[in-house]
Amino acid sequence: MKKTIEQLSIAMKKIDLILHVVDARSINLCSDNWILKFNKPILKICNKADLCDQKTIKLKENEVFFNCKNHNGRKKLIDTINKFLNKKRNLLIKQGLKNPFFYLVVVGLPNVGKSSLINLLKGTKSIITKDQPATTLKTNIVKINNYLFLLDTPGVLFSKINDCQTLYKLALINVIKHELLPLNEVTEFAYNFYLKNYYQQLKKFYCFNKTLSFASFITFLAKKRKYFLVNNKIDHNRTIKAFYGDLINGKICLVNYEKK
Ligand SMILES: Nc1nc2c(ncn2[C@@H]2O[C@H](COP(=O)(O)OP(=O)(O)O)[C@@H](O)[C@H]2O)c(=O)[nH]1
Ligand SMILES: [Mg+2]
Repeated sequence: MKKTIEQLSIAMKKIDLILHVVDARSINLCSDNWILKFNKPILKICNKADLCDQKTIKLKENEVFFNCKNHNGRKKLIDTINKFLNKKRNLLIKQGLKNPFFYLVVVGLPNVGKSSLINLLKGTKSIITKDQPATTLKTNIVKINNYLFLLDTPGVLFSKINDCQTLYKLALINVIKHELLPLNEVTEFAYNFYLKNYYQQLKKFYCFNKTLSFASFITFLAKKRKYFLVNNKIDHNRTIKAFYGDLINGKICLVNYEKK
């Protein structure tokens, strides 16, 4: 954490725009007020929008949905950044600067897609420039085009966890490794969340026709998928893992974990 703060603080002196990557399935839990202290413009990239229930979310002015897996992603992202920087760029040109250019940094929690975004921006033809000595940054700077430069290393932020629900939700979007938590609890939380918010989709995906308790649902799923142990008892662990897999891979439906 200390190292990240040091690195980011050095980098920020040079930065014109922070690309704050968050998981679109839980925008607020992934957001971090800590980066506001740098007093830099922030464009919030609500990534993994392909897994998210977008219609239940009202984005703020500086937030955009994004999907790194989109084939046209690079162009779309550069257009979005341009649009965001346009006002500042025009102002600088008006003030007499011929070719204003901007330094970007990508920050965010683990696994939200920072590296994917950096790779996308870098594309295949980007030029890596050596870092100028004065910045003492342990990272390369990549030229994206004539006026956008990107720090090659993302700033990894840390999640603030105040309660179990936050913990479970962060596990369900893969920010926290599920091995660190009792998967039984995470999946039970998710099951109840879907019962409340995505009941029809849950019922349709697993083909059940009456509301089941979590325990009955796991038994039902084990039988349906024939997850048995040698003694013919149901394989509880395997079933829980399979359900967790369906959840994190967006198999059941598009989801917004901040839906009230
Ligand atoms: N479905 C989906 N998966 C994504 C997207 N962006 C990244 N990923 C996946 O999320 C995982 C973590 O991405 P990565 O870029 O390594 O995240 P980082 O830890 O923030 O650098 C990888 O398996 C990516 O393939 C996206 O827009 N949609
Ligand atoms: Mg990474």
